[in-house]
Amino acid sequence: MKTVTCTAPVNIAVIKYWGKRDTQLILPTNDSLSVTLSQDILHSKTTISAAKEYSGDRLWLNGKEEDITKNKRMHNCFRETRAIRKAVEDKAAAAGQPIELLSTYPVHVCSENNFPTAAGLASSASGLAALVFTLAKLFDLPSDMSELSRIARQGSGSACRSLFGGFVAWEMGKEADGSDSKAVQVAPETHWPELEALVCVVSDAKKGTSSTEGMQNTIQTSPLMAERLKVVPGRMEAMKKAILAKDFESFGELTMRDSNQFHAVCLDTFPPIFYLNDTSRGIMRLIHEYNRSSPDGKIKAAYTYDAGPNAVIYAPKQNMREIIQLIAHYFPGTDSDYYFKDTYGVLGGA
Ligand code: 2P0
Repeated sequence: MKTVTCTAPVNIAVIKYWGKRDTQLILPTNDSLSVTLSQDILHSKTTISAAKEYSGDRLWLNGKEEDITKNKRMHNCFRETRAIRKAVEDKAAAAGQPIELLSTYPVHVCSENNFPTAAGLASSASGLAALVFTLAKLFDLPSDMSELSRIARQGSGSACRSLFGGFVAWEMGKEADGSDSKAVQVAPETHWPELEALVCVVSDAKKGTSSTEGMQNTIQTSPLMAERLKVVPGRMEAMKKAILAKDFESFGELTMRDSNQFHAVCLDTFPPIFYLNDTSRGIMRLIHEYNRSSPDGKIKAAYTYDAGPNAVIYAPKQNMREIIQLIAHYFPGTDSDYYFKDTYGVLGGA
């Protein structure tokens, strides 16, 4: 029997992934780019044990056992990691070296998020990244993160980006088998320490439309989506340049524009998908007012929203105090929590 525990961070996209060209292999219709957050407050923690004596693979999510038999995405991650382990075992056996046949053992997976699951806070990203990273450690797989990102991608698209810290691009790739659809690090977590992220939990309710279902409805029904796919490649290049130059003005404007366009294609989906609520829109207005008040006319903060109403605000460190005060003043609420965080995120454990 062998047991391993690891944690994985959440990532928040500044150029959004929305739409698949292959739903089985989870191949996207555009490149995306995200910032990996610190694990201090938001993370998934996964423990996996493999034992000969277990009767089958089992999963406990946030303390409750889930039916794993129909979870195809998890099976993809098991299958891919076991296949690599099996090749290592076969090689060792051929060389006459002793090795535990872990690839043949059933596994028990226990995973928990320390934040609301499925409320648009990227829980599938950290959850599936933690699963694949923990399996890799359990099976002693070579730790090429881009290689592992191809496996995590088959668990949940956005999970591939959580395998790296800092600023991470998911290259959509061109191949039909997904071999070139992987995550790469644009800049490490140490690159831009002045940039911080504030996560505003507007609602911790489970979202109405899952990303998986919503994005394919968009692909099938939104004429605006074709326009978005023309715009994203230029934005990816501009965003990489902004990050490498630590140019917050460009980073912030691109981030807000991309979030707005993502929610525009959601509205253009038929029937429409609404992820934002009045509080989300109120926070957007507040950030624009705050930016308008800037003495030199420069952007001081940028919002972004995923498949839920919760806001993530990126800003240079020196503005964060003011932003928190403004949000606390205009949006007081007993059920709201405001997380003040940096952007240093890396995998942990094992
Ligand atoms: C993103 N989102 O880039 C975008 C922005 C939501 C809005 O990645 O079907 O949960 O598992 O591949 O990864 C959410 O999509 O979807 C997502 P699947 P996933 O972060």
